[in-house]
Amino acid sequence: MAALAPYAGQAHVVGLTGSPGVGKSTATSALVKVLRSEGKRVGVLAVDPSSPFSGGALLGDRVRMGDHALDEGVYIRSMASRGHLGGLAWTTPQALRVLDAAGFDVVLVETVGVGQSEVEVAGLADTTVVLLAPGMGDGIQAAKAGILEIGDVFVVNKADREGADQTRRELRSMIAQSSRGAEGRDGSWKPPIVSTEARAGTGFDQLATALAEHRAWLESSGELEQRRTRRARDEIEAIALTALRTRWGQLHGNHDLDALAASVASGESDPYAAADRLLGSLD
Ligand SMILES: Nc1nc2c(ncn2[C@@H]2O[C@H](COP(=O)(O)OP(=O)(O)OP(=O)(O)O)[C@@H](O)[C@H]2O)c(=O)[nH]1
Ligand SMILES: [Mg+2]
Repeated sequence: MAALAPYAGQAHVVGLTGSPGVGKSTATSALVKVLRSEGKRVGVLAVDPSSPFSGGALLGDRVRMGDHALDEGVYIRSMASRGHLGGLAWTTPQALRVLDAAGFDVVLVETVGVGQSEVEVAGLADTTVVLLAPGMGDGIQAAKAGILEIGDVFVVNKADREGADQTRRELRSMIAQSSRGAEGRDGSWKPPIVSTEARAGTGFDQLATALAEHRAWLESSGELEQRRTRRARDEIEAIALTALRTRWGQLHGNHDLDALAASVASGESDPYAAADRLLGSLD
């Protein structure tokens, strides 16, 4: 990581998230095609937050992205994050850093939007793309999961399906009603909505343009630096916390923690004092 540090910081990291089956992998593949036609080298990370190993769904992704298998300008890697210490926050930034330092112009990170993972992926990316599709009840989900807050660019995929216009309208009015409705004034970013048909590859020129515009805005507004600093802070914290956990696990085999837990449960001690003692035992 120390050797890579001087080479990192050039790539445009784009996160793609959305409900299972919304078309993230198909869209990623179509986007890769457009970016390649612009001569950009593209890295793809498909992160599965729900699986402790790289299994079936990710193999399916390889097949869907098979078009690019022989292209030397494209690198595709699937990884699982559950079961790794620190989860997504621990494993993904390191993989991103390697791809960035290797000179990929754009790195696409696909994560299925379940639970907290879409918020996490937004923390890792320069630009977050939220995908929705008609007939998936995504409108209500979007409002619930707070994905309106994290999207820099919204994609309504499966534009060939009935209800795509409706989904687009709902999304537009939700954005207008949300705290983001006022954005676009005073030089702030107003998230665009792009319609795509990933299987046919339609709409991806527009998506690539929206991504490039967002990247330009990030640079001119100073937001890129802010996001990257925030990301580095999260990364340091994840590494340090993981190291702490490892240390008290290694040093004490968790006996201290067990004993402290028993003393708190029985009322002999309180959790604050116990936590102090646990931290103190590391010095
Ligand atoms: N009709 C239609 N189907 C599409 C479109 N894009 C993707 N699909 C289909 O939707 C299904 C799911 O696509 P994926 O790309 O695997 O979706 P995903 O979001 O990556 O799925 P997970 O990774 O499992 O969450 C596949 O059968 C695709 O062929 C589209 O624009 N129109
Ligand atoms: Mg997928």
